[in-house]
Amino acid sequence: MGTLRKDGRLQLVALGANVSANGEPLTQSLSHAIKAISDSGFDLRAVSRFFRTPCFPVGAGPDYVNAALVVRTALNPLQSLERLHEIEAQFGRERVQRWGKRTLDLDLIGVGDDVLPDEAEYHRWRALDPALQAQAAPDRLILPHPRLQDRAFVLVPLVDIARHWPHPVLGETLEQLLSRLPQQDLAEVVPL
Ligand code: PH2
Ligand code: MG
Ligand code: MG
Repeated sequence: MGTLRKDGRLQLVALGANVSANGEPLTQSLSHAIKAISDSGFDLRAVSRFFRTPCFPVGAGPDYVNAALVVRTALNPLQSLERLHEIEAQFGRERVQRWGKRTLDLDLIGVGDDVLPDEAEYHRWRALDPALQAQAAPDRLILPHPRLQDRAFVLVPLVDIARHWPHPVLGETLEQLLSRLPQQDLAEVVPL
């Protein structure tokens, strides 16, 4: 995905929403969120198409609109995450129920070849029993996002803009990871 610049690092951000904050269409909310991100210290390098995706887990809520960004910023990953959470709050996100309804969800997915907080902790979350995934949320930033390779709603938008990004632990590009998902998962992610 190109080399890291001295004046900032490339970071991958996933966006999602499945409930309108103020009655406007979800695509419009995401566009506003992208503008807010670019106004708060992130240089937008690439913006994916927007996709309609079925809620995961199935039946837990309305369909999402998902997208992804490549940004360049001098912020470190924790500062980025803090900034993204501030933007979520501005957009009315209430952190009540995990995986419930979301007016705006901004996730930091990867930062260069960083593995945070370390490989052992990454692997612990990566290997988490699927039955526990809905209950157990890490209380600190894990990078790359431990579920990245499992989720078409994250991978499809990212492949739009960063398909050659090499996953620093799994050793495959985003495009290769996407090719391992069931065809059915990919078919459900529909460009808008
Ligand atoms: N985000 C979630 C839970 N479920 N489903 C879809 N389709 N898209 C999401 O972004 C999403 C989800 C929690 O962050
Ligand atoms: Mg999320
Ligand atoms: Mg989130």
